Amino acid sequence: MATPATPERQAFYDSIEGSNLAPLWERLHRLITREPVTPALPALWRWAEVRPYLMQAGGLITAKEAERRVLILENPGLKGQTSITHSLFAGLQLILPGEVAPAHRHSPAALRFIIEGEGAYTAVDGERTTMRPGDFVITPSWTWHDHGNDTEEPMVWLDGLDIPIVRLLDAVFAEPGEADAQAVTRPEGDSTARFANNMLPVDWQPAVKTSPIFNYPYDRTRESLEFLRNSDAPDPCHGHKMRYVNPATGDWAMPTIGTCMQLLPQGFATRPYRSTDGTVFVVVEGRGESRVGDQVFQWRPHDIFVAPSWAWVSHQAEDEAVLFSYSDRPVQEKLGLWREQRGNA
Ligand code: 1HN
Repeated sequence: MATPATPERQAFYDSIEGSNLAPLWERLHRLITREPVTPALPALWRWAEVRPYLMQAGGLITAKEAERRVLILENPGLKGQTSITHSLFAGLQLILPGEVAPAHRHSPAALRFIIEGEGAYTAVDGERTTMRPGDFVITPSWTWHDHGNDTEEPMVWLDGLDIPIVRLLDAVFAEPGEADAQAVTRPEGDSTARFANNMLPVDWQPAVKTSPIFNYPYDRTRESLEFLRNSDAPDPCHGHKMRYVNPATGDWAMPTIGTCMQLLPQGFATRPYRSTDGTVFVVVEGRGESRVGDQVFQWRPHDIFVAPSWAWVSHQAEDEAVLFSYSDRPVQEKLGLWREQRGNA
């Protein structure tokens, strides 16, 4: 309960402010709430509405001049904060034919989730990977990365970064590259051969906390979901849901961002579910609707929506639907903070 600020008390608060002091009892109830309270709001970005703006940006600035031509998906409850939840960044990046996004590196880590176009590359620490729709690609913390589009079509992907987490900790570092494109030192497929075929080089030890696989291609993800759909009953809250894994540790693929892909069978309606990790969803396939808190979002492929921490979420798939999602769950788990709750109706 709020403590009444009598004139005497207020005079006292005013007098101590200059000494950089403040009364906790005036703020305690706003800091320590019975359950998570967030200014972040449920929100939906429709691809049909966003894509034309992205193409318009393509006519206004080059990828090189922008360094990264990205439209930020900013949570309407967090205006000006460059974030989609309190802990995560989301943006849509466009690279037009012939363009490069020059090499740089930074301590925030990034994921790319490919939305449109096929065949552009991203290079990470000397290895390129070709990107296709539905692929989940990782740029680990402090690795050199540049992107290029040698195809005839625009390429668009979702950038998910842990910037707000790294900023909270005041641990942001960045460095520009010497050349636009970094030297290619390993052939394409190198990391897949070494790490993505259920084997690891015998004496290899992980030096970092991020998965050594940097492209998790959609065709393999889709194949697993297809198999599960045919053999298992769907989970009442998740349908058929898989998490991306670091094969060297069994942990999440990234230390700060948890990533999942789920399939909802045609006509399937999930039971309400909530968890403390505010989550960004990308519609990969299908149409349907999701209730997030008090909002209902109707979605189709390439739409993106966000569920704030502890908001109830339920989905209904009209067609068979596939949703990619990411959140800060690995961080909360490490700190012993993560909670979930399954609803009934
Ligand atoms: C960044 O470096 C990339 O490398 C994308 O493609 C999005 C958003 C904020 C800060 C840096 C990229 C970014 C970013």
